[in-house]
Formats: sequence, structure tokens, C-alpha cells
Amino acid sequence: PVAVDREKPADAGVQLFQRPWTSIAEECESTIGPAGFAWVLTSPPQEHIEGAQWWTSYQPVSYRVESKLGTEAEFADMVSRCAAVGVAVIADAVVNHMAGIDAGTGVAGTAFTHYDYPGLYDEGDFHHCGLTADDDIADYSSREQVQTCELSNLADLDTGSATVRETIAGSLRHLRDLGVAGFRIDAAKHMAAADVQAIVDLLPEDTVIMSEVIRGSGSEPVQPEEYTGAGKVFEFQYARDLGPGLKAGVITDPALGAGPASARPLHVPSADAVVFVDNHDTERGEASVTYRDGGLYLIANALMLADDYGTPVVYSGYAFSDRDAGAPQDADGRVIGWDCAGVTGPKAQYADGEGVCTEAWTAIAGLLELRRIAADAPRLPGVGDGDVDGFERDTRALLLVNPSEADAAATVPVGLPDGRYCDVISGGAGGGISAGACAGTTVTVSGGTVTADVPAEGAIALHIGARL
Ligand code: LAG
Ligand code: CA
Repeated sequence: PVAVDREKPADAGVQLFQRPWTSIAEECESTIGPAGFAWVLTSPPQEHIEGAQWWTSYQPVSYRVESKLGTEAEFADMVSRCAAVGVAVIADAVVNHMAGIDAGTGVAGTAFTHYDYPGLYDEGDFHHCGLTADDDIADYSSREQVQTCELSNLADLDTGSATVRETIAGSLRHLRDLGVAGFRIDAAKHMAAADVQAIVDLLPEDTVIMSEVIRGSGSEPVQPEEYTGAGKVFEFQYARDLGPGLKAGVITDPALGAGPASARPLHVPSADAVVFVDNHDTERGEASVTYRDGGLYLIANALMLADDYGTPVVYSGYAFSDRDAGAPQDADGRVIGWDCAGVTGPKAQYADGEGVCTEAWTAIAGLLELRRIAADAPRLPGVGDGDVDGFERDTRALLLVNPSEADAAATVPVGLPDGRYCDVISGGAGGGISAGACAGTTVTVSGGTVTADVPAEGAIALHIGARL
């Protein structure tokens, strides 16, 4: 077998939604570092409005690193403990806007009104677009409205102003000083690309940037391609192409397509793309496959992680039936957090508020290892047999998925060397080999062909680092 370079993580991250800093620190050490994730994306760390809903995180009140997710000291401790196990921290940066409510006191005690944040911003630092009756964005075909009016009443910062840019950049530099590697730029679409670039130019050169620019219809004026100069962008089209077919039991291009990523319609080039199956917004909205879909969700993650397009981010949140419901919190409004001990895969049922713990799934560690071993080996054209479809990473790895409700045996051509392989979906990293046997399913490759039993709503993943 080929040895996995344990020093080098996979080119992949995990979004730990609404997870307190102390909980992330423990998760880095117990799970995320050992699994081989390169980075973790946190929820916003700055002071925000009070309230039990998760989305209070997206209404900044000051840039103090003091929130329902923890204190600055806890944040710094998380960053250093994650770094110690090879995991970088990417923080969600809410910089397009401040609060959306008339007045209040933030969770760290800062009193504010809609357009006045003591010591930070006052009325003149905000856009007042004057283009709609309530200054809210109404028409996404107007670039000016999208970028200078208010996104659901959230006080829209005048990111064209040099002082506003410097104030924002100062808050981000402070987070870099605390050790973060970079940022998800929240609501980037709602800031001119030149404004985002100007703020990024005020940060250290090696700052990692992932701009959230939701790809709208082709006729929308603001497109993700405008933002690739400042860093990577989240490619929303990837999930849109992947999910629906899976749900219908059909996997089609481009999820399994032949040919280079550049041939994919409506996708930024691979090097510019961060891809995901779902995130905290889409699992409450457009995502067709989420944690509620159990095995299909695992399949979607497998297709993404085994692919050669973009930098994937695995999503890990908590179960909910009310889209506004925050993660369980204590009497002081601090999120309690959870650990993922004992979680090995998707569950059929979750209680509201229960952590999904995607990062702890046996299969995810196996897939991250596959991703490292596949390295730059190109994805070959898709193969299939009956309900089973899949693809090979040229002579290094093979993924077969079965989205149907019945187990299926499949025989497909493969370029992997002959041998007995351990499935890393059921066996995890290294195939869980012990005493010369796989922890999960054993699959034989012989003479350029493989025959495998692929479980219903399940997958088989083989790579040259997990052989008997
Ligand atoms: C984002 N990306 O561009 C975040 O990923 C997304 O989660 C944020 O919306 C949004 N943009 C603003 O940062 C979330 C919730 C909204 C919530 C908003 C502000 O999805 O529901 O709006 O955060 O907290 C809420 C109410 C609105 C109200 C607004 C202002 O739902 O009805 O108008 O607060 O008070
Ligand atoms: Ca704006």
C-alpha cells in the first residue's frame, strides 16, 4: 500500500455552525485534526444582538470578540489548540452590515441604535440608498440596490468609505493577530467587488478569503466571477447540480461528468471555488440534500470529497424543525455546545438541537484520506452499472455510490492495481485494517475490473493506501 502523508491535511474544511469556541477546540483535537481537515469555518465571533435565534450572530453590534459562542480568550485558545493539530481557523466575517433592529444592547454590553454604534460607526457611515420606500433591497436586477440598499433591514455599511474600510479591516487584522488564517466574507454580493478588494488589500497578504456570493440567475448583474480577484468564492451551483439528481436516484453530469471542470457550465474555475453540499442557509432553504436525508447526504459528501473540483467544505450543524431556532443555550444566552463522541455516521432521526457531527463520521475520515491519496490524479469519466454510479481518480482511487433503496452489485472497469482493498466508507481511514483484515467491506480488483456490493443509499470507496 501507499502510505498517507499524515503531515499534510486534505484540501478540505468543515463548517462548524454555532459551535462554541471551547467545543471547537476539543473537536479539533479529538476529531478534526486526526481526520485530516485543513481548516474549520466558525460562526461569526463578534459581539451581536441578544436573542435565542441563531441568526443574532449576523447582526453585529461591535467588533469585540465576545459572543454567545465565547470570549476572546476562548477564541484565542481554540485557534492555538486547532493549530497544534494542523487545523487552521477561518472566521465568518460579517462586514456588509450591522444590526437590523432599532436599538438594543449587545451581548457584551454595548448599547446601540440602528445607525449608531459607539466608538465605531454613526449615521454617516451607512448607506441610505433612497432607492426603495424602506431602503430595503427589492430588485436583484439592480446592482445599486443589491449593494447599497439594506438586506432585510440590516444597517448597510458604506463600504466605499475609507474610514469604514479601515474600521472593518482593523477588526479583521485583530482576528488575524489572534491567529485566524482568514475569513468567509458574509454577504459579499452586497458589497461592490472593489470594496471587498479594498478591504482585503488592508489585510496581511497571506490572508485566506472565501467570499459568499450566492449565484443568482444569469440575468442578475452581480456575479461570483467579479470577486475571484480577492480570493476564492463559494460556488453555489455545485450543490444545485449535485443534489436534485441524487434525490431522484440519477447521477448525471456534472456530478459525474467526463471532462475537465472548465467544461462545467456556471462554475468558477476549480482553483477559485469552495464547494459544499449545504450550509447553514441552504439547509434552511434551497438545499435538496441535507442531514435529514441520511445515506443520501453521505453520498453527496462522498461525491464532493472524492471529486477534483474546488475546495470542499463539509457542513456540520444541528437538527431543527424551526428555521430560526438557535443551538441549545444556557440561562445567560451562551451556546452550550456538544461533542461528537460515539457518532460514526448519519442517523435516521435527530432530536431538535442535536448535533449532526458530520466531521466525526467514519466515512468522512476515509474520504479525506482518499482525497489526499488521489492528490492531483484527474477524475476519469463516470462509470456505472445499474443503480450504481461512480468515478475513478486515475489509478489511485474509486468511488461507487448507490442512491437507490436496494442494495446493488455492480461490476465496472477500473484502473487500480490488482489487489484486495478495504472500503474506507465502512472501514474509515486506512480501511481500519487489523490482523490482516478490513474493518469494513473488502473488495477485490482483478484484471481491470471490480465487482462490489454497494449498500442501498450507500457508497464504496477504495484507494491505493488501504489494501490488504
Ligand atoms: C448571509 N449571507 O449573505 C448569512 O449567511 C445569512 O445567514 C444571514 O441571514 C444574512 N446573510 C445576513 O448576514 C440571517 C438569517 C436572517 C436574519 C439575518 C440577520 O437568515 O433570517 O434576519 O441573519 O440576523 C433576521 C430576520 C429578518 C429581519 C432581520 C433584521 O429573519 O426578518 O429583517 O433579522 O432584524
Ligand atoms: Ca452593502
